[in-house]
Amino acid sequence: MEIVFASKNKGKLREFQEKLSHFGIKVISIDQVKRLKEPPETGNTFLENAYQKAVYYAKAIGKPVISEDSGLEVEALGGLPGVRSSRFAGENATDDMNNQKLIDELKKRGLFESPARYVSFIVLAFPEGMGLWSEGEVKGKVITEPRGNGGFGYDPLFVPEDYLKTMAELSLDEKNKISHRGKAIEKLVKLIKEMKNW
Ligand code: ITT
Ligand code: NA
Repeated sequence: MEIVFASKNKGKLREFQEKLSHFGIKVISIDQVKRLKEPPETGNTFLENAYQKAVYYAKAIGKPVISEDSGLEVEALGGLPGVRSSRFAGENATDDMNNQKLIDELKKRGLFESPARYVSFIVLAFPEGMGLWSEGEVKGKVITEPRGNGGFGYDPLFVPEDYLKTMAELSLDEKNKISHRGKAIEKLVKLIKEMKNW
């Protein structure tokens, strides 16, 4: 089975490909199917954003499409950066800029760490209009001294619950076993398998 994944984020694509390979599902990037203008991300929730993106691309290419919206919620920052995770330090911010902004915001408050969680919402949309969705979360804490080169985004600053390593110090496979995205993908696979006529 092949699924089209709509995202500009190479880290996400890699994780979907690794995780879904365990289920015999091949993931192809939307860029390999068609070059399309990205829809603006206007939702107030992760689910809304994932839903809008998946529906837009499924209609545009006439095939089932998966999209994912995810982010980091930091307790000491009242849940920020949340849906703004990819642009915390500004519209075209790099991962390094967002990480620095997170460190600055914590230090400004006299903190070296804070409880936090990653959340992931996935939508699989069919061109005919119906769809499936799933979510996953991983609890942990954010720190102010980055460690590790794996993963992407805030991973060098995120330590999962019951771990000493940061998410960026785990292998791709290890991260996928415990991550918000890995869990959401597992739930989605269950839903796909329950679906008739796939
Ligand atoms: P697409 O919308 O094109 O998929 P994006 O990176 O803009 O790519 P989101 O809007 O869902 O995706 O933003 C997710 C951001 O949340 C991401 O850029 C990271 O900053 C953060 N994030 C999500 N999952 C993460 C993970 O597993 N590790 C580290 N950071 C993560
Ligand atoms: Na985005």
